[in-house]
Amino acid sequence: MSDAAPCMWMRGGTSKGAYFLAQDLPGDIQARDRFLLRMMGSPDPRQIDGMGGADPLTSKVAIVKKSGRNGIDVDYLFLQVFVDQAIVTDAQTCGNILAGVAPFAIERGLVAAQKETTEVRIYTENTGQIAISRVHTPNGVVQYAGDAKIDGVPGSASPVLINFTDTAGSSCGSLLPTGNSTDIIEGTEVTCIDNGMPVVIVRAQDLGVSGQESREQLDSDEKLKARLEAIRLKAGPLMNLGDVTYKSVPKMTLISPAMNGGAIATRTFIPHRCHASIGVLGAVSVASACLLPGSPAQQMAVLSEGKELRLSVEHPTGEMTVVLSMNDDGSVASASILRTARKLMDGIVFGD
Ligand code: NQM
Repeated sequence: MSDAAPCMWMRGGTSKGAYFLAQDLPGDIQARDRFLLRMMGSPDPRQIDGMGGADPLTSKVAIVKKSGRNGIDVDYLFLQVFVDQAIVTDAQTCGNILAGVAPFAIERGLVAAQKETTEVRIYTENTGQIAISRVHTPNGVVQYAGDAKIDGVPGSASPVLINFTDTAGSSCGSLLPTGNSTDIIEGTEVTCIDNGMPVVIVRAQDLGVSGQESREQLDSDEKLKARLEAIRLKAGPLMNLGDVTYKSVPKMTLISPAMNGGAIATRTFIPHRCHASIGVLGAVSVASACLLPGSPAQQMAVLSEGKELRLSVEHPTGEMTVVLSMNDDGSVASASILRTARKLMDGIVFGD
């Protein structure tokens, strides 16, 4: 089947995309990517001839299958479909789209729902990480309605609790792929970190902005974007990511002091448009950087103490709280995050 496929459209966290069973897409990667580009309407800044929402955050795909791995329920492959270029990449994962994976797996019968809450163990094929996702399933049915709220999504929905372990070095091989907590790239002090998502962290003020601007203001600042891209292209190889010209990683996060009682304020480029909020694993990486002695993030972060740290990462539409459990040596043992998800459409999507 290469021109039509069964598909569920879901909001996962603050993103939205297509969820497929692996068996419903072409096995050949080129044929699969052709189908996904046509389905989304890429390349086209408006994605007018497809399902994509003209935004990287709504041009995303999850491919899910029953796992053959010990202790794992399902395998999840994330694909980013570029909006205005004919690129489909598996170079990153996505913690927001991950929020829809457990509900989707239960809906499709890959995992049997329990009476009240169902725990789904998910292997992320992009990075080799394991996530444990808990969803409400009263009477064995996925519940989408509820009273959990996340910033960046109106209203409320049923909570999806996600816990990550072993996120350090997910794509770059180590938490600090350059070996340093601070580097100078293009004359600017940065932290290159990967605790689930490769991110380059830069002080907003070092690039001539406050870090409190709106997404629209930053997206229209071509000078800022050119400086960020110059840093990113140099950081890619240093982070073991190779040439990142056509990759969606590393992300670029501008930091500034928190304004609303949080730990730190952020504006994140993913990597060429400013995120409306912040990615889940992107936030885990930023929160982890706040603990690196002497790093730009640590110098401005407001931190609590203890073996479980709650870091509120401020972003353009509110905040995301990351809960970090710490090892005795001060390293991060696991990260937890609250998301919500909603089933939007279940049917057949066309890709030709
Ligand atoms: O960092 C956008 C999103 C993401 C990624 C991006 C994400 C994560 O918000 O885990 O969720 O950084 O491209 O969907």
